[in-house]
Amino acid sequence: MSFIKTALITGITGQDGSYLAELLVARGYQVHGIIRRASSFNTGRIDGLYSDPHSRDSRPLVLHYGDLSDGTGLRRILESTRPDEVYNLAAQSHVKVSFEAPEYTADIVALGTLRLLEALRDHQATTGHRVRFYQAGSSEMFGATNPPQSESSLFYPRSPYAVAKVAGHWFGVNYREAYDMFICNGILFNHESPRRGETFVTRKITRAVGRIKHGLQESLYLGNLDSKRDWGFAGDYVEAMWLMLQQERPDDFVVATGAAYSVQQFAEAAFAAAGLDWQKYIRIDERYYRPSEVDFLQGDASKARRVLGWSPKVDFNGLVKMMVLSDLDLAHREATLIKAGFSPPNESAM
Ligand code: NAP
Ligand code: G4F
Repeated sequence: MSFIKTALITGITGQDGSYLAELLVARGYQVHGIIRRASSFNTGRIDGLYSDPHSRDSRPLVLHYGDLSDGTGLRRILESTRPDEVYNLAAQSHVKVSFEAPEYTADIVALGTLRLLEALRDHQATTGHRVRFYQAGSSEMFGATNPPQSESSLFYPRSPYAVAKVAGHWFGVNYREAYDMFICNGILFNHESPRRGETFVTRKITRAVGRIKHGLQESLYLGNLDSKRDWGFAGDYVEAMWLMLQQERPDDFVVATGAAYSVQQFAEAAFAAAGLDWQKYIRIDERYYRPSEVDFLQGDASKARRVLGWSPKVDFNGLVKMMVLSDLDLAHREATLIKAGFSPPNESAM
């Protein structure tokens, strides 16, 4: 099998990494992904793309062990894979956790990006190959800045995670200007899916809806219900990442739907989609409050529409329905296993 291009993805086992890998493989790329060594399997989201390493055919997906804390390993992977495009999606991506592990978060999110850029700078200098680089920036960087937020809005980060993402963003801008590297910063607003990690609020809610509906859970504990987010579908957002790297010139783009809803509105819609009244099940637990909150994110993605021709296909109601249906199905399977005598996995929600 021959491939049209080669891509390297950090964070391939995460929500976005899995959708992006599918998109690139479908477009004829060979995709190399960096995975962390873990004591249990962490490749569940990309199992559909897996092919036997012993097969004689060239494989569309090849995995390499690595970590953003290990610059030497990143260099070796770059040199051996010689990618045309690099997507840096790896991160300790949980905002609340970043208050508990700020140093680790900064090491992976800020310094990890720098390590990868340094490896890429040397690779470009020795091979002459101008590799295209996508940096996964976040609307969290806007933090306390009033909506709607666009590329020209001020960064005012409100968590160690967001501060580290601002550093990653500016490393990208600086390396683009200093070394003529092709680097695009995506500033993506919240994007969700049935593959979303279960400790982010949308998935925590839709998982609970499924489990409550099937009698596996009685209530759901949440923190701040008033914050507003601009929630889109991850499958739409990885297309914007790819589009950024197909342009003639590197640039930075906000990616968002333009519509914002509160956490409470998401919960109302999700419970209603399963025929349940949210007020009967939701309780507040202050442990989920953050030391400093981001109250209102609503993106202005007009530049992405104009330059990339990108627009979201899934709206808020479509997203809620997609996630609820998937988690109703998951809970149904869970309930069936329990009835058959198997014990459910032990989960703790952040
Ligand atoms: P995610 O599901 O949490 O995935 C994070 C990925 O990073 C996982 O593959 C994880 O590996 C990997 N990772 C974590 N620490 C690492 C390390 N030290 N070295 C190498 N890999 C490491 O995140 P996501 O939602 O897909 O988001 C992708 C990127 O976009 C992240 O950088 C995130 O901060 C950013 N972002 C996300 C959103 C959003 O709404 N989803 C919005 C804006 C920006 P394991 O599977 O082994 O844990
Ligand atoms: O779902 P969240 O944890 O997402 P958050 O903090 O907006 O961050 C996500 O989106 C960012 C893009 O803006 C990404 F960069 C980042 O990596 C991540 O993917 O929380 C959303 C809102 C917050 O205001 C939080 O306080 O929900 C509120 N919330 C209320 N109860 C809760 C809970 N959040 C979580 N995780 N768990 C709760 O029980």
